[in-house]
Amino acid sequence: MPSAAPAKSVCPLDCPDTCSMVVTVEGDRATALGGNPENSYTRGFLCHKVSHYLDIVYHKDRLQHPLRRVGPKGAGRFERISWDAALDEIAARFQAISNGPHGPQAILPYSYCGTMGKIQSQGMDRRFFNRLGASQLDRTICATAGALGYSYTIGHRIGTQAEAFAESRYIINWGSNTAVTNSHLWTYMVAARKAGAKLVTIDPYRCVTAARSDWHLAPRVGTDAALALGLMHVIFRDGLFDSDYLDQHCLGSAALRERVAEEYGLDRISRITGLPAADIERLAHEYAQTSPAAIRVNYGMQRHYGGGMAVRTIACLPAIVGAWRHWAGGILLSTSGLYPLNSRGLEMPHLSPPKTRTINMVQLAEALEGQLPGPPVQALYVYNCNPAAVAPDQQRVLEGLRREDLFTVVHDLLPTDTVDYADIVLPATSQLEHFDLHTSYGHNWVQVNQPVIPPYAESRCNSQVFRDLARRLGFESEIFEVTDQQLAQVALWEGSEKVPPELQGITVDRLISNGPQRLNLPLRHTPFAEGRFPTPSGKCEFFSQRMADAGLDPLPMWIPPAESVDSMPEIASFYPLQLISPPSPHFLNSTFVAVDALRASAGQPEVEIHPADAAARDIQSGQQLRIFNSRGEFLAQAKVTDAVREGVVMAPSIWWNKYSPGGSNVNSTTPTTLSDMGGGATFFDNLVEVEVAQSVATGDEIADEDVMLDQATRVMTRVSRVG
Ligand SMILES: Nc1nc2c(c(=O)[nH]1)N[C@H]1C(S)=C(S)[C@@H](COP(=O)(O)OP(=O)(O)OC[C@H]3O[C@@H](n4cnc5c(=O)[nH]c(N)nc54)[C@H](O)[C@@H]3O)O[C@H]1N2
Ligand SMILES: Nc1nc2c(c(=O)[nH]1)N[C@H]1C(S)=C(S)[C@@H](COP(=O)(O)OP(=O)(O)OC[C@H]3O[C@@H](n4cnc5c(=O)[nH]c(N)nc54)[C@H](O)[C@@H]3O)O[C@H]1N2
Ligand SMILES: [Mo]
Repeated sequence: MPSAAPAKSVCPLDCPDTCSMVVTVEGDRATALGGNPENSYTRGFLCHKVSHYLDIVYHKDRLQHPLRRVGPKGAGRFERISWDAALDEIAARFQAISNGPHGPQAILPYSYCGTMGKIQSQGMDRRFFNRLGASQLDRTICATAGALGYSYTIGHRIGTQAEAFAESRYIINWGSNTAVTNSHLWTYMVAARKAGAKLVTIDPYRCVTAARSDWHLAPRVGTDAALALGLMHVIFRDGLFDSDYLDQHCLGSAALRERVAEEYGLDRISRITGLPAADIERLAHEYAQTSPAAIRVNYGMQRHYGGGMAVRTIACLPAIVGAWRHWAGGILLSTSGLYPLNSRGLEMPHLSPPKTRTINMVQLAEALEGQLPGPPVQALYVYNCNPAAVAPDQQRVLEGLRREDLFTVVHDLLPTDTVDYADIVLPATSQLEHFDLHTSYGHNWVQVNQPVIPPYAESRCNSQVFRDLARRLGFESEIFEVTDQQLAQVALWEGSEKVPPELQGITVDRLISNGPQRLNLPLRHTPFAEGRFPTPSGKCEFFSQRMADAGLDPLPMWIPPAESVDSMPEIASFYPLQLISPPSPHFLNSTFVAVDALRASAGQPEVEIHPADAAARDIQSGQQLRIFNSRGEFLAQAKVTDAVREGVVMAPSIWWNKYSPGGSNVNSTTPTTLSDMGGGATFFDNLVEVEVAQSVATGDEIADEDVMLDQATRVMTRVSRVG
């Protein structure tokens, strides 16, 4: 029996847009899904990927019931078991480990943003692992370097409102493939362009956004801070700064001005970035003289050793030219700082015993190898995440997952690469089957997601599984026997006297009955028009005492990539190409790779290579290539194109290993080196070599290569120990 009106839902995926969705439900089955026109940000349309969300919900391989491993780890062979058997076994293993010599810190939760919903990703799960006394996980794989860098300068993750970009006159996409990774923001940029704005993209690769921009600048990889310092050099030199704004609202102007004048002259910047000095000058002049000017800085450009400092440096630019004075000026990294949720109430960090160790999720390989301080990892509980495909240094991660003495639980909707290594597999609900509360990191709406269909087969949502486990472990019922709606009420401060002004009047009941609601902010929110930055000094901090205290340079600077031709010439003699692996437009990280239609549009794993680099290796488009370094290798089809800079190769990601020729993806080559701040990932500081796969090498060549690889491995091992 068809429902009277389409049911309302929210896209749960890790994307700034957090779209409002409408779902048509017939009987117990969802039959159609689209964007909700009632949300003025979603404006009734969903991206190409999420339009296929029902293909996940009703996927032929959807996990239906709990499973226990019967084959070797990695083989993905399981037998069906009951929920009771699965939960009893997990509880018993956790109990035994907790009572054992290493205690509960030998248990490691491992999750990221398979869903962004507060309840299913940082609610009952956090309470459970805190109460258990498990190791803490530092969730650094995506955003922490830039978030910290941005906060050093601006004070918090707050910036230009997405809607405001429609009125900007000059827009820079800086390491941001906005047209693909943030498609609703992109529509505002397109509107601005129709009204005469100029769109500029700064990206070593001609991504979709760059191809659709008026001007594409392709600097060398990992040189963005240098470029920003070069722009400052010109802006100060040519008197194009806003001296009133600098005097009133900025800290450290004189020191910054002196540094860029002395250390970051145009010749040097041109050498570092590989951009002509005239282009740097022109960009500086246009940016400083066109008002309002807005920068979208995103995450791709942070996946380098100096990623935090790069964002911190770029974030100084709007204050220098006074762009914050205008609604449509400034810079946007994330809007997540706008939401003053009661996360302590939700997650209850006080339940975690003092001095519990924290493991950085980027270093899963090291954690499983037992190389990090503290107890060995004896149990791993994975949810909302697919580390066998997305984590760096994959071959070492997989070696760890194959450990016979490791007890691994994986909770997911589909049989991912990680599921193949589980001892116990648990089937998860989709977004259409559970309740959640959503904020966003691209806009400023709050939404509730109601289940619109019953759980698929025997699947259970994350919060329910943690409740089930808490009961078995005898944890306090007043903490764990709370419903998802009650958790959402806590997050929104309902019933508290401390409801922050932004959230006043926003309750779970109202969100359910009235639909999505904007935070209480002015419609044309212009956060720093009058300064008042949420930094310790209240100013935009070009000079940051907090950075000095953290052992960082307190002024903006350029930090070179950890792995590049210049920073590792020895290694570059074996692996001379810089590999970047940003997400494919057809996938959301590794989500959707199992959807046939989207895999068909993605084609197959590809690697884009510059004609000069291809010619030097006798490579033609369409050939299968082996891309390798001392960490590992993967196969991908060559696409010879000048869309990449010479010296750079680009492999769209993140394929599942099991759908990749050769059985491994790009992360077999990526490093676990941490970024300069925030312990972030450095996926794109990755030197590789490429060759045509399956070429028949002579015995001599093989021997030579062995010697070379052996040397390179030693150099790399040394470097990674030092780092
Ligand atoms: N379709 C789609 N959308 C997504 C995602 C997805 O997987 N698919 N993922 C979501 C997630 S989790 C995230 S974090 C965001 C990421 O959003 P973005 O940051 O926009 O995405 P990326 O494509 O990773 O990186 C953007 C661009 O940075 C470029 N880049 C790499 N190195 C450098 C550099 O050194 N300097 C500069 N200037 N540019 C560089 C890459 O070539 C790439 O085109 O997107 C979200 N949205
Ligand atoms: N080489 C390279 N590697 C990268 C990146 C890159 O650009 N290049 N990008 C990095 C970035 S930005 C990110 S954010 C990470 C993303 O890494 P992940 O957070 O692992 O993201 P996904 O690959 O989308 O995997 C999420 C998994 O969660 C599952 N899931 C969804 N909803 C639920 C639920 O309600 N319950 C449970 N239990 N499971 C659920 C999905 O089915 C999916 O298998 O990858 C990083 N890895
Ligand atoms: Mo991400």
